[in-house]
Amino acid sequence: MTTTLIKGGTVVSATGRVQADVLIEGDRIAGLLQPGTTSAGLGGLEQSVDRVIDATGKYVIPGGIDPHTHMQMPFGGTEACDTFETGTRAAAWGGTTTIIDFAIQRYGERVMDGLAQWHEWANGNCAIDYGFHQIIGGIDDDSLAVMRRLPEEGVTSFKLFMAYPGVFYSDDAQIFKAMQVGAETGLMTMMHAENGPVIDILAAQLADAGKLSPYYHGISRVWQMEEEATHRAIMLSDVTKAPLYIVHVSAKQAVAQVAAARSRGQNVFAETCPQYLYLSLEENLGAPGFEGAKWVCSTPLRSRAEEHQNELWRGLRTGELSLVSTDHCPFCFKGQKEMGKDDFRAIPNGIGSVEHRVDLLYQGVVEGRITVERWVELVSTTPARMFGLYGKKGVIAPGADADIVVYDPNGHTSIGMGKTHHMNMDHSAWEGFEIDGHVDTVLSRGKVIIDGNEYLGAKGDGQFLKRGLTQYLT
Ligand code: DUC
Ligand code: ZN
Ligand code: ZN
Repeated sequence: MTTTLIKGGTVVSATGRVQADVLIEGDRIAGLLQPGTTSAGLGGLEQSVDRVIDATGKYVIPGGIDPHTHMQMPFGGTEACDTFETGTRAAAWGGTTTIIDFAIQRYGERVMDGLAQWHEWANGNCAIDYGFHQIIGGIDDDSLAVMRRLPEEGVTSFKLFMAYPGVFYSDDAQIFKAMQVGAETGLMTMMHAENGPVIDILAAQLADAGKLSPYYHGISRVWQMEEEATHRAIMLSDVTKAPLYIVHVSAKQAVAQVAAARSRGQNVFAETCPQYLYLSLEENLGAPGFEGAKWVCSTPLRSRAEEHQNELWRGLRTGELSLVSTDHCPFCFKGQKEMGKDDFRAIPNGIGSVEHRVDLLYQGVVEGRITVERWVELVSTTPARMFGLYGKKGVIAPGADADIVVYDPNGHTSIGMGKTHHMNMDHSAWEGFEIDGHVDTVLSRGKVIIDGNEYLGAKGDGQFLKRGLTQYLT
């Protein structure tokens, strides 16, 4: 069994920070030791371990957990351009050691066939551990019955869409029935909360008026339709008593809806994503020519973004928002985003960020918006608790998987022009971002997979994680 000692670092958890050395035996954490006891006090332990990692002056944090990714997802007439292999490797470079991806059942297909397909794509290809949520695109008696079996499969959450009529859309009656299953089983209902039927009319009217550039993607997806759908989902969850998790919140008005539900005591949770914390409709979607296509995603980047961003950061600090995922759904510019050159409605929706989430959130610490403990909570500990992985993941404690990141707060990461990232994309939505901080070393179940500028992992290292129910329910 390989033993590793991470010495001299500051171990950060959601509840505090402590100077401690971390001893790893095989794929698990064996213990946290007082600094210095290792070489002298424990009979020369430092000499007897197989590997010593010097973390002096650095943070030692549990590996990032990104609970919202779409590797190789068929969508928008094409498919997301990161495979499970390329996308999980890029995640590792950025300090993420677990992803939860979305298996898909489309209308007319069987739920378990969708899940089997995603297993086939992921199995043997991932660099890091992974789990699945299940998208239910066709709620009927059959899928409702099968959903009750998802916990046996280690899939404890399903996602519904109030957007995309004719693709993934569920109407209120279908949502209500699915939520009743959620309430009965404890499965988390995840919701894309935008009023798709109304947005599609607005988009068609803009297109008819010749407003066809990427900018109008953002104009068509008005914040009112995010607020309205968020409120409707919350009311449906109140009646059914289903736990509810709103994905990719971008509008401050939706944050307010979530906050109000939480203050009433409802089991309502929400995530936001880095793009909504940093990017804007005017500057990004409105970039010259067709450039704005790089930032077409849904929910969209918002106008007067600073007002929304301040509320999102406030929500992250206060707990109104529970965590930050990426909604990693990458499409190349050439050949994919270009499909919508003449009509924004044909631009595949999605941004790639799986490599940058931990770094981008760390900027919130640098800017004084969140504490270093809250950073760890938002990128690792809460995702683990929210989606039934805590104890094994999301914490540095004896018995937990040794998924660990050594993060240098004095390091620097440039997301420069050109290919300075590892995602399988021909551009980056984050080009030009300069990050204070750097992912130095990443361990996945005790194996060093990132060592400075070297990737030491391998395709197939990652294992499927059977998840338990969310830990946020009483
Ligand atoms: N919603 C998602 O959650 N992911 C990709 C596209 C979308 O609209
Ligand atoms: Zn969505
Ligand atoms: Zn998504």
